Amino acid sequence: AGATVYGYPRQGQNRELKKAIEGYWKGRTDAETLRRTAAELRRTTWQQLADAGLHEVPTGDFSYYDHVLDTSVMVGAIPDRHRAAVDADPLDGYFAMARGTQDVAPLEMTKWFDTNYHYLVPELGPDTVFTADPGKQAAELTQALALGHTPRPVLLGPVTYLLLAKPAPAAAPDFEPLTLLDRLLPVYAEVLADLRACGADWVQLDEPALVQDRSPAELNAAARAYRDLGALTDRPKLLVASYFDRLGEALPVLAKAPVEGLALDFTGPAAAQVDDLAAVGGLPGKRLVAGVVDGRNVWINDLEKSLATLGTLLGLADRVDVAASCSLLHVPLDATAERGLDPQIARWLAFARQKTAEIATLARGLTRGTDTITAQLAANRADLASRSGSPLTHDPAVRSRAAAVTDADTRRSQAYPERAAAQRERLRLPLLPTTSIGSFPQTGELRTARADLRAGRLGPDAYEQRIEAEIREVVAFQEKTGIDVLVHGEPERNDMVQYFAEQLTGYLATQHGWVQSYGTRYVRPPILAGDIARPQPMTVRWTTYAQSLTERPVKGMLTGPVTMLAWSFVRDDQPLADTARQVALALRDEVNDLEVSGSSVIQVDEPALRETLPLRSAGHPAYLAWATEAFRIATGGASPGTQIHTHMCYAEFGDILRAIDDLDADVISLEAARSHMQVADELAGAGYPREVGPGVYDIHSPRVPGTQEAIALLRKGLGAIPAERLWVNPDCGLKTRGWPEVRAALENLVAAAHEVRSTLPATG
Ligand code: THG
Ligand code: ZN
Repeated sequence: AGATVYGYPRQGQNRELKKAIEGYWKGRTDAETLRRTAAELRRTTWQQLADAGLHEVPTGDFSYYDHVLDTSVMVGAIPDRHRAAVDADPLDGYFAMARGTQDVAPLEMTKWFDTNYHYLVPELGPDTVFTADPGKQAAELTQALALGHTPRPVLLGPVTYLLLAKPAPAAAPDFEPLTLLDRLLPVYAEVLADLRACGADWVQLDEPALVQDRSPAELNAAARAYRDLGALTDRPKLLVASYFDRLGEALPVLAKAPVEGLALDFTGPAAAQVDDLAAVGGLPGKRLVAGVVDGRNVWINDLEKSLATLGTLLGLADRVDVAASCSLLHVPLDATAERGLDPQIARWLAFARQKTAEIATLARGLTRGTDTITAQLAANRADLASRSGSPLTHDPAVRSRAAAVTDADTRRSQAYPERAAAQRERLRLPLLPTTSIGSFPQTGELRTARADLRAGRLGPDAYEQRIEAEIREVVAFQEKTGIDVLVHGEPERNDMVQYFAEQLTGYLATQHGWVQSYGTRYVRPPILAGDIARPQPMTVRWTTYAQSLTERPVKGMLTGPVTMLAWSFVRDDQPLADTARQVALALRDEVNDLEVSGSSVIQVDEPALRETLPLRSAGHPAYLAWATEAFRIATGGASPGTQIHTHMCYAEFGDILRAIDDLDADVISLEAARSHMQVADELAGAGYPREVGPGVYDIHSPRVPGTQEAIALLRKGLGAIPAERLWVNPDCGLKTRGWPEVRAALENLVAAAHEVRSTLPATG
């Protein structure tokens, strides 16, 4: 058995790639230096993979920005508006597609399946002409061959490429990119021929879109694609890869296709794919690449369990290789860099480098017998036992509390109409109350102060004074501007997930655990490692300070349980629902402490509620059930007079309207500025009974909306939602914006609310 991976983190040990690319954008680095840095990063990665014992290394998975964008370039799918820039300079044109320029908009960005990686959406129309541009793939293949490796170019497959695309601006909105398949396949044929000519023995074609719900027509397209590509005579051997779930109905299609190999996911729920494979009669005569090491989470593998799976698979294919379930792009580089972790706990973790070693160990055990890996198996057994027997993963107090949650705990003590009356009485807000989403500009000085605190250059007292000064400024500004429900501005928070993770027992933080989010932007997701407890209040200190400065209500600001899970690495030793419930109980205590300290309005943000939807619709009901339950556990203990807000950062929520209603929040704010209050119409159309704040200031743009524009949006909103239930707020938090724009925009927003209010009949 061989050992391989489909892709590796691109950034380098110290995010050298980020620095080189951002340096190039700023004109500090020239193109040649960028190319050299990139080539050196690839060289180091392949060397590491080969040294670890992989027999085949991936090429073409490297990217300056995104591998889906690279695929658009490879097939010549350059939008008309970017053509001139690409012709003038391919590298600058590439970055123009990724980031836009003064004059042209970039490609849209969206999430890569259910990961936290974002890709650039291909824009295709009936007039799209594909042309082969294998240059990048060929160059990386050639580089790896010259270094003495056995490379396997990894390409995004044609079916998934088309399924990920959207209609070009000039195309009809219902145009289906998949109808372009017959035009795209000859271009793939050309690329394959070129890679063979350059020396590729195998080429991998990634088709993760086939693990999603697919229509018979789409499955037919996949069958046709691989029948045609398989029938080519001048081509390398083809390995069709799927990941993120089991293939389901697409498995028989690919098993029958005239390709030489399949790569399948056997981790988590996809472990059942062993049975699926047996049911279709295995892959006689084919190579099976078995993804038995979880490529998107950070836990060490259960080597003995994987060996058992691999043993079964040996009987189902001609040859079995060991791999991670998907590209290692989704995990950090190296767990040994985390010197700050308890060494015992650090042994539970496997990042890309450790996973590579696990894959090599498994391949060795499979080929040469388990007696050649006895030391690794013994260490693995001990580490797994240390994890499952640790007090961190099994806190009896947390567990018994989670087990004792009753239906009553998931409901507010009174129904919405009674709560609304109690809140009106208590808060005495005007019609069309104004508020903001939570954060205010995170200035350079604030980030410096946090860095200075960490480095010990600034004492804790001086840091706290700095934060208090910022809060005073934010509160004074909001009072002067006439905002009705204030926020403290969150100057103390580095990130809406990390800030809470750092304060909860059971959560681990990493120092170097960067994972690419999009382009040159990275996140450092915290790790949900153990049972979650809240040793002390997390936000009360700053919220009460802000409240002490004003008579107006100051909103308490919390991150909801679903988002806490979505933007972290999660436990794989218990259902997500259990982890969510533990986090929810910790937040419930925080809500209670905020109430006790005087908060009358508390916001629990869930920007990740929709993006965490499972890939297959069959999984949606169960997910939405635990997700909404967790939110209701977090907020259900609030007294009727406490107004619970929530916030979501997107306008397309049609498929979770019912779930949004199920949250039973008193007020929800949503992105709407860019979709022209469509949000209000949709919610009203669905009979949403509670209060809504469709954003009237698009914070994703530096543009400041004028008062008249905000008035027009509010009037539109009033067409759908009665004045008693309409709020006035920006789209999202203000942390990425500068103070001058924020000042002007919020002043205009308040002026618009006053103007529209004055035209409304007065009510009680
Ligand atoms: N917080 C967390 N996860 C997230 C988001 C978040 N995941 C989804 C979405 N938001 C991702 N968006 C971004 C936006 C900006 C950056 C990363 C992801 C970013 N990163 C800095 C960089 O790479 O330079 C590093 C930031 C840091 O120093 O921590 O700008 O809001 N948890
Ligand atoms: Zn938002």
